[in-house]
Amino acid sequence: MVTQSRFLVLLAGLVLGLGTRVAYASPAVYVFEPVSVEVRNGKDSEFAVRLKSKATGKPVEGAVLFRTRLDMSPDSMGEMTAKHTAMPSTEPGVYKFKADFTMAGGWALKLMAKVPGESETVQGTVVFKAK
Ligand SMILES: [Cu+2]
Repeated sequence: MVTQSRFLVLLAGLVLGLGTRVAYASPAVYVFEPVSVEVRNGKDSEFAVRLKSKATGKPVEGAVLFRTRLDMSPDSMGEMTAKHTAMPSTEPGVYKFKADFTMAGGWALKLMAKVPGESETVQGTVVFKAK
């Protein structure tokens, strides 16, 4: 009986250890957030997202945002997309864009990113409000 419970404790420890390692390598340790939620509704409207490490709170530099989609899914118009392009940024961990917003309301920027030192793709969704 004692042996069995020891074995279970050992097993639990292994599972926990494994879980921690998986969580550490997971893209869930990063977060994208809007630099400013409100954006100007219209052409050539600039907006930006900040990529941070959840563990340290520090900005993450050098990420490659290789796929982005800007749509009105927050307002149940997921098929309504806006043309957007990446812009140069000088602030660490901040990734800038400009877009042609065509409607006031909620817009979601959906991102896929490659982060230095992270083998898995990091995904994020950042919601903006066009006014
Ligand atoms: Cu719309």
